[in-house]
Amino acid sequence: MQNKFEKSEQLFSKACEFMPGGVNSPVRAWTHIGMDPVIIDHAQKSYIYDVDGNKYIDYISSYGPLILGHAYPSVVKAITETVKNGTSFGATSEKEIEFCSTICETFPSIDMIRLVNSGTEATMSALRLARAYTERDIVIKFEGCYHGHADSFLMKAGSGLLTEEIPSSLGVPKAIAQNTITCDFNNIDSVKAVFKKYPQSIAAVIVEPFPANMGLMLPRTRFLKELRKITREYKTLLIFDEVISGYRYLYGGVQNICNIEPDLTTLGKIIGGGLPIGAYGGKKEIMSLVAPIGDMYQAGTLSGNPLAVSAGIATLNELKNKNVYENIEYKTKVLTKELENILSKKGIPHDIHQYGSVFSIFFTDRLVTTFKDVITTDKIRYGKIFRNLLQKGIMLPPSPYEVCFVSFSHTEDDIHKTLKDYKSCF
Ligand code: KE4
Repeated sequence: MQNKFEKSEQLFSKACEFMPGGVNSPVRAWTHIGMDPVIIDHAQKSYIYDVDGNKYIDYISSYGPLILGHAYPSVVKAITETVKNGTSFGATSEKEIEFCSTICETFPSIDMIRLVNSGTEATMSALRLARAYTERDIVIKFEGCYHGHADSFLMKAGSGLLTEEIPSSLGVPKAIAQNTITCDFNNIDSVKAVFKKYPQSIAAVIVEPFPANMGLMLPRTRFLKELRKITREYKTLLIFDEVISGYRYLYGGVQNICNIEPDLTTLGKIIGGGLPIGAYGGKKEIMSLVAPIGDMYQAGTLSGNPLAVSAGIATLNELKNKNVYENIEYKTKVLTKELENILSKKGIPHDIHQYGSVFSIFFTDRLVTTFKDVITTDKIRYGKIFRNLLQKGIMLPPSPYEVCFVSFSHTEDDIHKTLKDYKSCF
């Protein structure tokens, strides 16, 4: 029986009266997916339910924070108990100290950390700090990587800009834009050429070490090590944007996998357990520039608020003490291996990227190793499969440039249902 979307249609039309595009973040508008978005009523475990009572196995996972699943009991308990004792103090709480100490213990590259309220705040602040520390202005980013919506990052970015086909945002002053230079991910020569041209002017190179905003893109061997080498050579700070990858693949970050120490790390999503959070951190020598001990100013009314911190502590405790990573990687490997067989048997050209609990399916007849490969993939086919699977109760991300996440709450039955529905969605 076809899912009905009447109530969603009514509510979405009302939403469009009061919110640009009816959403509070562009990618949720399902612009190029061939249908209007459903309106969500609630979510539990691996399931999300719309206002028409349709149930979906959820692979969006709020774009990354919900590694344990929706409304995970220990996270709900932590939030429920904390809220009774106040939501924000405008002063440091013991929980913040415990939380920041836990994160510093996880990352050898982080001596000190500052909590903020979003990944955007984290990357924006990390860049300001890099500019303060190096007294330089230029930042290098990579085409297809997304670091939030701060002015300096809105050139050739991934995620929603790619989905909405906005190469660079309106409203960014030329004076800002000219200090951002975009290179090709996995192409160290494109980086070397910029350093050759501006040897003394580059404050930072910011990179998602495992990009997940142009679909999942894995670095060629040595690319990240070459980045570390050239930034050291030119005394430029290397910023690893681990807002998605922080605690995603292991109890740590990609830096722990590749054994590379960036100068600054940004975090978000998982560390907030589904509540608003971000963080940036690094060695004391750099972090000592951050006000009030230094003159690089950054502040935030709700930074480190007890609710987000308690949800983060509960999440990290589960990740540290359970076999979460083994569990979610196993389920993801079973799913993607069988999807590979289904697509091959159907003769549908594709390239599947998977690492840990994250995967992307690119519809293309070439191997996807660069951003240019990503933008040639078949978006029409992606939209068709999205709509057909939605009818069957499977919710993929509403863009081929967002990645799919498998959570600790996804069951083997969820995986089997997904495969059964995938087989019949062409
Ligand atoms: P937020 O400001 O959205 O909390 O984080 C910005 C950010 C920074 N760095 C990376 C690597 C990110 O992926 C993000 C945000 N991710 C997107 C989805 N890929 C957020 C989803 C949205 O914009 O609605």
